[in-house]
Amino acid sequence: MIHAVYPGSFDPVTFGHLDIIQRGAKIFDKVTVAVLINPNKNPLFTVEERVELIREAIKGIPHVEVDSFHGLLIDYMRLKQANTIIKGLRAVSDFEYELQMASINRKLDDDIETFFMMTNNTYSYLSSSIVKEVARHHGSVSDLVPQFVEEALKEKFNTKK
Ligand code: COD
Repeated sequence: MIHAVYPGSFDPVTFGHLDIIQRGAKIFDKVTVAVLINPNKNPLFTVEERVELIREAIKGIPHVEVDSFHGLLIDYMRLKQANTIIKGLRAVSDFEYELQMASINRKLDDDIETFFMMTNNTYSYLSSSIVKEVARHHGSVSDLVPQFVEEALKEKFNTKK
């Protein structure tokens, strides 16, 4: 059985992430979307909120679950007995960073493989940061994220005003 983990910050989940999740679910027996708990970052959404938004977004996609983790991804992979890391690639800049990550992860455990998926062209420019930037200035993000994420963004930025 191939159990793949799709790790990320997902602050918040976008259609770019969802496209990778949907395509990954067709390839792997099980996909765990794993939200990193990173005390060094100052995310817009709490880990619980990010997990909840993903849970809503993956409803109806078979054999996909959501979880959170802290520390090294490789330790989490071992804990979950997962053998493949899914990463999405948008541009050359992603490649350089992801090559470094894949190399260190392979060094830490060479039984765990990193599987790269090219972005869907429709979402090649899309990132959580761009979504937050547009939403912060009250632009429409309805083509970029599910409706409930757009509403959660509105709530955040209205209460932060
Ligand atoms: N199209 C395709 N893929 C996309 C798109 C898009 N539009 N948007 C994002 N993605 C991909 C990203 O390339 C990434 O693979 C994934 O989706 C998640 O993206 P983000 O931005 O939510 O998450 P990141 O990049 O901040 O996540 C970084 C990790 C949490 C994966 C990384 O920091 C990590 O593994 N940390 C754990 C500590 C560790 O083990 N480090 C390695 C050893 S030092």
